[in-house]
Amino acid sequence: AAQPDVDHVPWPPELAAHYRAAGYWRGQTFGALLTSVADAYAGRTAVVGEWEGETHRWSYAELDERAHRIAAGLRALGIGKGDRIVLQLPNIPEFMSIVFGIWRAGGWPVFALPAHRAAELRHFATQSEAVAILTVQRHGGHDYAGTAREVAAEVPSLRHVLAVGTAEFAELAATQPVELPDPDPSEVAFLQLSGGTTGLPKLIPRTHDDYLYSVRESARICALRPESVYLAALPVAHNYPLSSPGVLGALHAGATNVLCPRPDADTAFRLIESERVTITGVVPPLAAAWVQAAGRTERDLSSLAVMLVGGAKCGRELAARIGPALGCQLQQVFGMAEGLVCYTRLDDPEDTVLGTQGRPISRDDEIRIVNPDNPAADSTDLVAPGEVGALLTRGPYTIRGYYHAGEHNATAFTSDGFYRSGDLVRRHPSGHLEVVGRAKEQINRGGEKVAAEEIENHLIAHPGVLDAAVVAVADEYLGERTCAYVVPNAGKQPTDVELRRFVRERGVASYKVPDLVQVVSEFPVTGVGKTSKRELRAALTALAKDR
Ligand code: J2J
Repeated sequence: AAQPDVDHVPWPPELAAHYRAAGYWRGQTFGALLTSVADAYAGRTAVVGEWEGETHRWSYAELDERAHRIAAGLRALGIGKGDRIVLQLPNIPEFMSIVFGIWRAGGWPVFALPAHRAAELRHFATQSEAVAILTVQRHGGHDYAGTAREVAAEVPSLRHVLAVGTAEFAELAATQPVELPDPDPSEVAFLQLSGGTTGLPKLIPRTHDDYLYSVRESARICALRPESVYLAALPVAHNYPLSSPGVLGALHAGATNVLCPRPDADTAFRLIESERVTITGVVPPLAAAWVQAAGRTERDLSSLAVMLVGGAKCGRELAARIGPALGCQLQQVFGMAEGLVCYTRLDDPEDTVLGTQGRPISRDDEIRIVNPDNPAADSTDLVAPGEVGALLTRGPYTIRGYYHAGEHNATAFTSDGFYRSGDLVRRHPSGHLEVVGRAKEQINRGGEKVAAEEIENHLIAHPGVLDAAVVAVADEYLGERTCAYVVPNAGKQPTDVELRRFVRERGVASYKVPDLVQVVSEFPVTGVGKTSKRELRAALTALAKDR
């Protein structure tokens, strides 16, 4: 059934009342959280990070002050209540002050990643009707401010391009703090990005109430304390390093956040040693690279107590090597920006930690494992206990609908409000979930999600391409890579180099550019005449075996 086209689909009132009564939703905003943490831990170090070759170290009092000034500066520009701001920042200290500054101004960050390019920014800005893009100038060889200005020229709602490092931003960040009204904690706080399965990624509206609950519980489950030091190794705007337990979990605990500028082992190990990092979170390929590097490093990694691994499946073999190699405890995490996050617990038996992706945060996370062969299976079409099925979930921090996506919501959610995660899982008697596969049109490239249809649409825009189908191909390092099958237009024979360059020049993140291109004369079809991706994947497997 079609759903209303709204900012955020509310939870049913009786459930919302239950979530409040149970103490999950506490009516606190992120701005108020920072105020209370800064009161309790004023002199403790909140953020350590590098910017323009220098290390910066801010106490909680200083972070608090900076966030107040940025909020006032945004207000002075006329940016305030409910305004969307596309935020595209690398892992720099200002990420923290800016996000809290936007929250205090009443605005909603739209969390773009540094890898995104013009096509994606244009979509986020258009979809959210953003008033500003806030980014850096040049960084890592890319002209972020230039791309932002290019996008701003095309999207009518965009009134400002602000870039950290400019005199204009320095002035904004020096504005005299003003008293500002606290936003409604039950309202949307920000828009997160979905990994996506359709043409363009959907925006995920998260409220202060629901997100803070997941952050608070994540901090508890990962045993964060004021003495903890969290290393944000992944791009910090992503839901995982942001909240599982992430920089927000660490902030909630009054702990120190170290923003890692690059995730390579050399950089991370240097910071683990110098900042005495106690906890971090990575994706499986990175865990594998660190495990390897640990064998030959001179760095002292002894402070590291916990390493989370998630975002993509961490196989048992890799899982078993992490603890011994890095001298820490492994914690598996299986989460999604739409909500549900599962962790193995620090006191779980070893077999559970190595062989499952954890159990949900909340006793009110509802899990249904349903018929995997029926994409429309509802929450009553259950598989037998212990069998593999498609994961549906709803709960106190899982969205009920994407931002302004009434039509898509009708299929992405069941009629009784369960989110169709598209993941194939098995539930162990302990309640832990084991992720065994995926039933969605998405490639998980070492934790970076690629929606098949998004890339197919870019490929089809090429004059030499009649049809395109993007599938996953197994990869030793990344777990999966992308393979684009292409049927050429009559008389044309585009090369793989040309097609890859074409996709890149359309302005997409480089992780979405097809790793492999296979030109074929036609696609295998299913019984109903649809392209059979199952057969395309099987053909790739056969190809790999022949080599
Ligand atoms: C297998 N697949 C996994 C895992 C995520 C914490 C951790 C990760 C994310 C994340 C997150 C997986 N094993 N351990 O938001 O808060 C795949 C699933 C899932 C999708 C969600 C967090 N951990 N996945 O990865 O929104 O397919 O969030 O549905 O980017 O990643 O992707 P995303």
